[in-house]
Amino acid sequence: MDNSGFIPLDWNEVPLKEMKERAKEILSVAQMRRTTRHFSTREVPKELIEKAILTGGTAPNGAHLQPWTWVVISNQALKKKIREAAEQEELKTYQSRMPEAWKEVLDPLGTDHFKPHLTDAPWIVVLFKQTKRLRPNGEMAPTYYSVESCGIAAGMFISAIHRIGLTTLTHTPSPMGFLRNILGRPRHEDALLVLPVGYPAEGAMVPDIHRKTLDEISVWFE
Ligand code: IYR
Repeated sequence: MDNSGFIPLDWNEVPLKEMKERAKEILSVAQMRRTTRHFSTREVPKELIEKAILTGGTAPNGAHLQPWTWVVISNQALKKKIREAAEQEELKTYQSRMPEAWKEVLDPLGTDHFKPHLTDAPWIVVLFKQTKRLRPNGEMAPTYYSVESCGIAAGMFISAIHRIGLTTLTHTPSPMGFLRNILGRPRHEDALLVLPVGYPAEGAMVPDIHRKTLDEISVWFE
């Protein structure tokens, strides 16, 4: 194999005992993560959002094209515009586009078309997936596995926000075309997730849900 363009892997072995401690610790941190719909308007320093986005940007991704654009909004007028447009679409979705089978699983989670978190949270991060890239020869060409890549990046961003000590909600207004227009993104970028970020409100509530056990979520062949 031609090694030009390669560098040695920077790797520090972790003793097994410490790995076990770290495994427990990361699980207990993750178990504390909950999605609340109640956000405080309290300010959050920009540098925390920057670090979380850079963490998302370390995600493994198709052909290392890093097919994501993170659009970050703190401007109150723009947040209001996004909220109004999202609520308009969501009203139609909840009223007529959503089949009964979908409503029945959302009901216990208390979601509806009302999206106050989009104006309460100090930051909104909108993750766009890039479906095409510009080749050095000036032509447009596809990106690869951009949904998977952005899904992983979003997961890492969400974990970072949680670990930093803030909260975020994965909002999926549908259809999402309005975000491209409002935020002036090109046609080859599709909005994937809207992620308000902030502190939870005083007295924030979450649904009383339970996570599946290891047996329920995994199958092993040893
Ligand atoms: N997109 C809507 C509806 C919604 C759908 C699912 I699946 C959820 O887990 C939560 C909400 C919304 O964002 O409200």
